[in-house]
This record gives sequence, structure tokens and C-alpha cells, in this order.
Amino acid sequence: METAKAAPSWRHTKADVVQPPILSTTSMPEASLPKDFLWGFATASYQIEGAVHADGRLDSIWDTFCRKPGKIADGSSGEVACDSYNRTGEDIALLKDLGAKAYRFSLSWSRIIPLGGRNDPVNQPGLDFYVKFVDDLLAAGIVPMVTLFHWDLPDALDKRYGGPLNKEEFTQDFVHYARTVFEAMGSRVKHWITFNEPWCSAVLGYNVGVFAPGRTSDRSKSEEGDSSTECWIAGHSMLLAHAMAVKVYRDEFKERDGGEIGITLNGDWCEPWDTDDPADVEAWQRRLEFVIGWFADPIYFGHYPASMKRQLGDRLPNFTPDEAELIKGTNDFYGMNHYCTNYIRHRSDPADANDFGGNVDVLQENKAGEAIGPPTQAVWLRPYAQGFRKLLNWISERYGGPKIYVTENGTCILGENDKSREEILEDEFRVWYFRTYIQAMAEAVGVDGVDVRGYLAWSLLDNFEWADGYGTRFGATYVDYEGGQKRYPKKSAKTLREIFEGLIKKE
Ligand code: PNW
Repeated sequence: METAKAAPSWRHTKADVVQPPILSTTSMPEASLPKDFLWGFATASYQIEGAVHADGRLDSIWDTFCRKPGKIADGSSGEVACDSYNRTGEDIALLKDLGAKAYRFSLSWSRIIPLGGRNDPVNQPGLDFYVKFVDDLLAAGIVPMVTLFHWDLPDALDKRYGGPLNKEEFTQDFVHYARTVFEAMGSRVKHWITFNEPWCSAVLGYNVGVFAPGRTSDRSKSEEGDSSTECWIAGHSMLLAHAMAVKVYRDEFKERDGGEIGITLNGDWCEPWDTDDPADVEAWQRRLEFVIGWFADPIYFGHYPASMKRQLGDRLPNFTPDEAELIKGTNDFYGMNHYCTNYIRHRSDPADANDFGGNVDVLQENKAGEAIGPPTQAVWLRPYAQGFRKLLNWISERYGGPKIYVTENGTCILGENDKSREEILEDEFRVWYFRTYIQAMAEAVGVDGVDVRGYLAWSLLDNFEWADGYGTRFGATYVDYEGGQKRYPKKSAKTLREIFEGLIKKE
């Protein structure tokens, strides 16, 4: 086991690449979590709610995207999903049973302002639904953590002006939506997340085109889109919309409500493909900057990473001095979604104009042919728990020791959907994943001194896994889609309480 702050922490031995033994929580007594640590589960509106046209809700870009043939692996959509819109009582009872202290969920903008814009009507039943849900959570003793935007942009805004491709319109509409929500439930909600993983919205939605709205230069996938520019514009707009919403919260609500607000960024760890090749070591750092620094550098430093400016030139939008000032310092906490680790190999050829990743190959085996971790149902997800500890340290060091909430962490299992319900409920692989990842986090906190205050497992429920449809299950709870959406907690769901009880300090 490597020790705290061991210099360049990316090296690891073959031994910890293979599935490591389950570490008992007493194997490293310093590994611990603070007394008031918040743990629980996370979900997102479009992935669980269903009831897509109930009580005045109109389409989001995911409703329309799912209707296009070939976009979703199993041809499905979020039309019914886990039917959580009609089962809030069941979901809250489940959270309570599992011992969760917090629940992170997202609001569907399309329920609250169905056409999305600042001059469009607010849909009171949609807003009331969430206010009541928050009240019910609080009554059950569960802390709500609310995400304003988890990818489901009102479709009307995409059609009207291209959503985040139009900075002026998008930022104003987002701020209006945010203010509407702060007014309605700010007195009850103390933890706000503006955007979930803007990297995914920007890159997967406006470059690769595999997520809504599906824009890309690849004309076999979309008639419209320019991968070389649009993802950078969309990312820029989301950053500014985040900053403006934070300003509204701080100026108009924070004093009254006493809450905190931040953004959630996806960040997987990486390791150089060949640690002896300086070009791979440089590529490794550049990769982290292209995924995490793209959003976190402006928020903490007021500008984009130099490596991005160098590769993208004037395709990367500039912050005006006013914008830079506006955005710098807009995280009360750092929301971190983390799943896995990859190996990074530099490319020798100049970057393609459509490249979004820092001109690197993202691989699951290193030069010696060793896999970073075992395969799962998601091609991009290979568990490597020590990568979590390393990334927590990297973020903490680069951004000056911010307060961190891990807003998502979890795994799917290879072939899980092909098994019987009885087998699915015995999800030893997910239990192993949670044990090793949470242990690694507790080492980052107790041994390395990283300031992590909360952890939300992805996900409370099996749910609509975007372009993968329902075949990929990320839930700690099995959802029987054929049997009326009935919920059955898997072994992993029940294990979390025990893991956290072992790690959270009693005083
Ligand atoms: C996150 N990738 O998405 C999201 O926040 C969740 O909504 C989602 O269900 C969960 O992770 C599991 O996928 C990601 O391709 C989607 O690297 C794709 C990637 C990463 C995260």
C-alpha cells in the first residue's frame, strides 16, 4: 500500500491492478470519515421519473432524442422508467430502510417551465411536485441535494435557439429557471448543484452525438452539428450559466437560506500508458486538464487550462474580463462524479480538429498489457479503487483543498441483466466495488487529509442508462421493469450502511 503523498502518485504495481482483496476497514486505522459525513444515493430526473407528459410536463431533448431510431441501444426511452414520479413514497421509504442520510436527485426543467424560457409560463403542478417531494424527504430525516440540470434541456429551447449553443439566451433562461426553483424551495434545500457533468452534455451531445441532442460532424449520425466548435461553445455557456445562477443564489438567497451551491464534474482517473515515456506522462496530465480542468480551472482560476488553449486556439471561447471575474470562485463545494481509471497514451500526429480529449488514446491496458481493472457492462468503466484516492488528492492539490462531495460513484456488472432476479440481488461485484472505493476515499480523507464531506452512490435504482437503455443496470436496487417497476434492494444497497458505520467517526 503506498503511503500518503508519495511523490508522483500515478505509478502502481501490477498487484493492485488485479481485483484487490477486500480490505477490512480496520486494515488502516487512519482511514476514516468525519462524524457528520453525509452518505446516500443519487438519481436523475429523466432516468427514473417516467410520467413524461403528466401534469403539464413537455418534452425535453431526451424525449425527442429517444424517438429517433437507432439512438438508444434497446429502442427504449424514459417514458416509464422507474415510474418514480408516481412512487415518491416508495423511494423515500427505500432510502430510509437503507439508512441513507442524503438523497441527490435532479429536477426536470420541463416539468417546472415546460417551454423552458424566461418568458414562458411556470407550471405550478410541476413545481409543487418537487416542493412536496423535498418536504417528504425532510420529514423522513433525509437531506435533499438538488441538481438543477442533469442533461434534460426543455426541447423547446433546443428548437428555439440551440440551447447552450446560444450563450445569451441560454444563460438568461437558466438563471430564470434557477431563481424560480430557489424561490420555491430554497428555504428547505441546503445543497444545490447547478450542472451535472457538463463535459457529458457538451462532448457526448455536441461532438460525438451519442447523447441528446445528438449533434456531430459525423453525417451518418446527424444532419447538423460541428464537432470542432460546438462542444466548446456549449461548455462555455454552461459554465457561465452556472456562474450566473451562483451569483443569484449568493446575492438573493444565501443569507436567507444558508445553503451552499456548486457544480458536479465527471472525472475519471488516468495513468500513463508507459510511465517511462515523458510524452505519455505529459499526455496523462493534459487528459486530466481536458476533462476536469476545462470546467474546474475557470471556476477556481478564472481561465481555461493552457494545454486546451494551445490545442484548440480560437475554437475555445474566451472569457471576457467580466466573465472571468464572474466565474472565478463560484464553487462553495466541488461535486465529484467518479467511476473508473484509464491508461493514457500520447498521439504523435497533430490533433484532429474534432478531437476533444487532448489528443490521446484512452486505453484499458498499459504497455505491459495489464488491464487497469475487470470489465463491466459499460465499455468505458473498469474499476480501480486506488485511482479514486489519487484523483481526490489531485483535485485537492490543484484546487486548494476544496470541500468535496462525491456526488456519484458506482458500477454496472458485466452480464447482470441476463441473470435471474435472485442472482442479481446477490451483487457481490458491486459490493466489492463499493467496499474498495469507499475504503480508498476514507484513506484520502483520514490519511491524506482530503476534505470529503459526502458520498452519494450511483444509483438508488436501476434506471434508464441513457444511450444504453435499460440493459445496463447501475442500481443498488433492482427494478423489475416487467413486473410493475417493483423495487428489490440488492446486497450492495444493504452493505453501504455497514461500510459507512465502520468508517464514520463516532465523535
Ligand atoms: C454519469 N462516459 O454519466 C451520469 O451522471 C449518470 O446519469 C449516469 O447514469 C452514470 O454516470 C453512469 O453512466 C456518465 O461515457 C455517462 O464516460 C457516460 C460516461 C461517464 C459518465
